[in-house]
Amino acid sequence: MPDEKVLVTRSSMPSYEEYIEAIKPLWDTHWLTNMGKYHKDLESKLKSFLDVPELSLTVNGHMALELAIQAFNFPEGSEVITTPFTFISTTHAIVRNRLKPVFCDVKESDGTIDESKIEELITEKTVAIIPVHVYGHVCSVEAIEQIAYKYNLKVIYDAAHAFGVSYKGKGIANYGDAAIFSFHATKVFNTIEGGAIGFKEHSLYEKIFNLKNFGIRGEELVVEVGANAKMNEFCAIMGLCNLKHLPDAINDRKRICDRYDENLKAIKGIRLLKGSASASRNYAYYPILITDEYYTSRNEVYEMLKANNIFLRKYFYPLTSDQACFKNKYKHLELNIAKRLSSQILVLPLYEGLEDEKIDMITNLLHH
Ligand code: T4K
Repeated sequence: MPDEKVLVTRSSMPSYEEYIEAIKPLWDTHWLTNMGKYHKDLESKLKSFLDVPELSLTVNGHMALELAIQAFNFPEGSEVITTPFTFISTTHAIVRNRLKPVFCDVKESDGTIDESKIEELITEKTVAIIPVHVYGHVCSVEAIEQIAYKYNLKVIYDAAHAFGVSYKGKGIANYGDAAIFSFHATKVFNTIEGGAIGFKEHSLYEKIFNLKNFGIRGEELVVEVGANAKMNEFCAIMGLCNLKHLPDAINDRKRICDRYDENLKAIKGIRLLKGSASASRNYAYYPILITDEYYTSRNEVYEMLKANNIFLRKYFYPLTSDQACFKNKYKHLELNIAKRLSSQILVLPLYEGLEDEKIDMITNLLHH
């Protein structure tokens, strides 16, 4: 048993000295927020890193999604087709915009929305589709685009897990009308708390700028009702530092995933989800499914590892549609696959620096 707890993840951080050196200039300028120098610098570096025409930084991924939805001015009570196999933020962002989520089932292979089941959920009230690139697995973006075009719907991707992922050679935020990223402490790339909206249409930049800064356009001019969802300079600097180390961080995550792959391949009853071969991987999460062919249940595996000081997570159980605040409130067809994945899912520890011996300890326990 490891002496200290092994948690599902651990934030990547630059060295103490590097961060302290980087934030020093803030003591000269006293400029801490409101789209300062470092905010601008990170916005421009991420635009190029993520290969997307436009990008707006936000205080976190959740507000990125709320504002991305708000930017399209959908009529109150309109319907949005989405997936329940996600973090609660996705559904909250829809409901907090006074829209109705309509839950669609997901695909067995990768956990993303099942595009073949979207059309039957469309009504005259449908205005948008909000799919999730869950674990960094890319949704069927071409098929979704065709459906959106046919029914004149907007597509906003929750790409919270898909930082740095490209599909057919293009940054993931080039797909859909907008895509949001999370830079939370638990993500592949973090700014402590933070997020961004990526998109192609320049006019959206002004709109989102207003929504994230009270609609202020001058000392005496407020043009729109906006929230406060800006990233501050300490967070932007953390992002600039972490971005420098990102290639090393991703390489190290690849080492861990490769070792898990190798160690787990012979275990009967453990299934892995597989992302599209046309997409790059960011090694954000290592989800496994404990199927009926395994010798015991998902919950018992979770408890058994916990008793050994290893803390897995059930991302994402329960489905958001089954959470107390949403249960039986919104429309959906059968969610059989989402339910099954949710009842079988476990996410293994994955973070920069996770030692081989800990990986082996985890997989040995799974071998029983
Ligand atoms: N859409 C999707 C699909 C998302 O998954 C998320 C966030 C969002 C939207 C919204 O983005 P943000 O607004 O969060 O930027 C965590 C994260 O808080 C959340 O960002 C993430 N998804 C979700 C999947 O996981 P919890 O409640 O599981 O976090 P917590 O506090 O239990 O932390 C998990 C582990 O991470 C800890 O056991 C240790 C490690 N950790 C945690 C923190 C807070 C660190 O190493 N450092 C830290 O500072 O939600």
